[in-house]
Amino acid sequence: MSFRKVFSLPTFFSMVLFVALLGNQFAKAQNQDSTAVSISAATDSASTAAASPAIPTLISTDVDTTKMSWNLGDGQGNKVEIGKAETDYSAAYKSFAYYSLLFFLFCVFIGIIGKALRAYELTRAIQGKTEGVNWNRIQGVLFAFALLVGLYGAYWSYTNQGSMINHTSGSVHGEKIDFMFNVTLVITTIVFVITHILLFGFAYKYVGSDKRKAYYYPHNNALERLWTIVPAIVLTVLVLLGFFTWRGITNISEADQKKALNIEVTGEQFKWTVRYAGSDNQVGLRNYKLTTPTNNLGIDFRDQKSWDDKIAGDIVLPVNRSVRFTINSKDILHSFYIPEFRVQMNAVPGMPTYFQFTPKYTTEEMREKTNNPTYEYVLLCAKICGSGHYNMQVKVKVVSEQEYQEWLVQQPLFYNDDVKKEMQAASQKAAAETNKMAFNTK
Ligand SMILES: [Cu+2]
Repeated sequence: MSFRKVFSLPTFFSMVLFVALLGNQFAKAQNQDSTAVSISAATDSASTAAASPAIPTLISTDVDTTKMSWNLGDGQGNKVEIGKAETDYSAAYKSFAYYSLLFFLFCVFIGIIGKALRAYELTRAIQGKTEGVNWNRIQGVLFAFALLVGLYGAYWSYTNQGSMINHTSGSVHGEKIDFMFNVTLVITTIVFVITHILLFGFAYKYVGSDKRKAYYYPHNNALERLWTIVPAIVLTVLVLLGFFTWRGITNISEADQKKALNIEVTGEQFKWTVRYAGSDNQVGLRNYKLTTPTNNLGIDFRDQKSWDDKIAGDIVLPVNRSVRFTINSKDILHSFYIPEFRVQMNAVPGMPTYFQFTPKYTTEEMREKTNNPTYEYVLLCAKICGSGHYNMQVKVKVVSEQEYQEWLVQQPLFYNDDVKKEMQAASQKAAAETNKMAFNTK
């Protein structure tokens, strides 16, 4: 068999992919900071590329908002500057150039080996020796090697990164979600190991040989039944488990909805505004047409339910009490995401969505559980909604009922003096206009 056949395009690309992945893992391992693993999904290359001292960790709520990309002027009529981010991307560019060069070198290396082998085969042919390199054998060994490396890689990622998925859930329903994930993970891991041993093991053992002939085995009904029915049953179990878990979390009776503490959050580029319902536990009506600089949620203050609504910088929740979030968006899709509560729900403009859950551990208890004295729950946005997306963070504090009540009393009302003045001015203007009309019609 010639070199060209062995180094066909698919083989070549799979090897390139393998090396690229290996390089990537290596780079990640080098950049990994064991102290910043609270949110595993967020530790991507961005954190290492843009690691400036001003942003301590990705989940920090102390991000300096003056460094946000939207700088809306100084309020004195000066020019509005857009997109003035101060992030330094040079590290990212360098790393990209480095890996591009590495990839190029690898291609050259493969090319040189190929040419050398071709020269070897041609020399043997000139010498009259018909037996060249046994490529089948080499391919078989490569398959066995790929199996061992692949299984070790899976083992490595489970043991090294597995702890990232193992965080204690901070909510009651979170435990059901974790159970579902664990069941799925165990089943898929077993299937993954068995199928890969069979796949690569067979390719190694029954590698092409002149000494034996392949056994002709076109069909077997029992086998067909087995590999149709078993996966069907397993998948049905997984799907139903997911369906009932999700239903149990989201299908809440009206009585339970009424019992819950009502909080409204509104996403916009790039912040969350939190509104507590106040003593009546009902947030007042809203209408986007009423939006003004003093009333940026467009709250309809003619609705008296809104008079006790409170603005909150952080979200503070009483432990072991059901809370119901009404989730809105003012502009585009955002996503209400508190990973440690296993809560995620899209924020859709024009269509409120809901998520009701019960926090199980206070922030203090979580600090003890995670052995991290600075631990915080954080509300994030899980939709890449624009340049300031990363900054859509609100600290969530879970405290005792008493601490919650004490905190709530101190929060300011939406229905403040500025709003009252604005409403008064509007009603005076309206009254003047009706007077004018009445006068004109006389
Ligand atoms: Cu967002």
